[in-house]
Amino acid sequence: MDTLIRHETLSQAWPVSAILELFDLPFMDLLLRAQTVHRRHHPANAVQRSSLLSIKTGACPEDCAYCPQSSRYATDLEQTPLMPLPQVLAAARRARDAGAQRFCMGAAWRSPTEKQLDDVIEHVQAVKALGMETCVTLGMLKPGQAERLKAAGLDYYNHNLDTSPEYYGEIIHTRTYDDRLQTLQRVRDAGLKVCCGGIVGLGESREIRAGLIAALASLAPYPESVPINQLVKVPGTPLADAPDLDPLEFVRTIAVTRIVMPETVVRLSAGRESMHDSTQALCFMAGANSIFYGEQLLTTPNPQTAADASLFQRLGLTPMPASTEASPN
Ligand code: SAM
Ligand code: DTB
Ligand code: SF4
Repeated sequence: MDTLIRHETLSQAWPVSAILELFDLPFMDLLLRAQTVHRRHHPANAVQRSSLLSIKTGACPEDCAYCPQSSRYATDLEQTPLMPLPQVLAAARRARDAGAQRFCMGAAWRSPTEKQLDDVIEHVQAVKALGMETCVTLGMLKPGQAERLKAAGLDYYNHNLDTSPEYYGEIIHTRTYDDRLQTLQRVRDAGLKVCCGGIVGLGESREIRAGLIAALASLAPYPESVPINQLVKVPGTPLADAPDLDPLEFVRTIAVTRIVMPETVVRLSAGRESMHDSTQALCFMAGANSIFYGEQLLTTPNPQTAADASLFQRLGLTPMPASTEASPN
C-alpha cells in the first residue's frame, strides 16, 4: 500500500512511494536523471555561496536532539547574548569580501520577542546596505513578525521541517510539525522567500528521508532554497553517537531532492567539514548548487575558504551571481 504523508495541511504532490522509487534507482541512473533535471533549470556549473553567523548562541529552550545549542544538553558551548551591530557588520563585510553573496544570521530562540526582532531588523538593514542578500533564522514567528522582516528588506527566512512528520516526534518534543508549518505559512504570506530543508543522519530510514522530501515538496509553492544538512555529531547531544550515514546515500538524498523540486536551490549544508571532496563533487553532480561558505557554521566548523576555493577551481565551479540590487559600501 502507498505510504502517503498523513498530514492534513500538506498536499500530496509527490507520494512517498514515488520518491522511494527514485531513491531505489541504480546510482548512475539516479545521478544522470538528477543532472539532466539540474541542467534544464539551472546554470550547469554555478554554485551559490551563503555565509552563516550565530548572532545569539546557546541557551535555547527547545530540545532538538541534534542541536548543541539546546539548554537541555551538556555541550561544550559558550553561550552569548545578541551580538552588537558593529560585530555583525564586521563579519558580514568579511564574508562579502571573501565572496559570499548571502549573509544568514541565526539566533537560538524559540521565538523572538518584539524587542529582539527590533534589534535583528537593524542587523538586516545594515547587512542589506552592504549589497548582500539577507537571511535570518530566529525560530517561530508570531503574526506580523514576518511582515516586519519583509519591510526591513529581508530576502529569505530559514525554518526547517527537519525530518518527516512520522519521525519528527523522535527528534523534537517542544514544538510541533504544525507549529513549523504555521511559521512557514507566515513567511510565505509576508512575501519572503522560503529557505526550508532538513537534516539527515539522525538514524532515520530511507523512507523517512523520502517523507522529508515529500513534505518539503508539498509546501505550495515549494521552497526557493532547500538546505540538506548532514548531522554534525556534537558530544553531549542525544545524537552524538548516531550511526554514520553512507556517503552514497547522502548523494542520493541530494539527487532525489533535485528531481522532486527542480527549480529550488539545493544547499549542501552542514556536514561538509567531514565530507570527502569526491563526495561533495558527487553532490554537485546530483544537483546541489549552494553551500555554506566560511570557516564556521553556527557553532561547528565548516571547510576553510581556501579549501573551498581549491575545490571550486578543481571542479570548474563558479560562484552564482547575487540577485540583490542594493549598492555596496
Ligand atoms: N533556532 C532556529 C530554529 O531551529 O528554527 C534556527 C537555528 S537551527 C540551528 C537551524 C537548523 O540547523 C536546524 O533546523 C537543523 O536542521 C540544523 N542543525 C542544527 N544542529 C545541527 C547539527 N548538529 N548538524 C546538522 N545540522 C544541524
Ligand atoms: C540550515 O539548514 N543549516 C544551518 C542554517 N540552516 C541555519 C545551520 C547548521 C548548523 C550546524 C550545527 C552548528 O554549527 O551549530
Ligand atoms: Fe534551538 Fe534551533 Fe537548536 Fe532547536 S535547532 S535547539 S530551536 S537553536
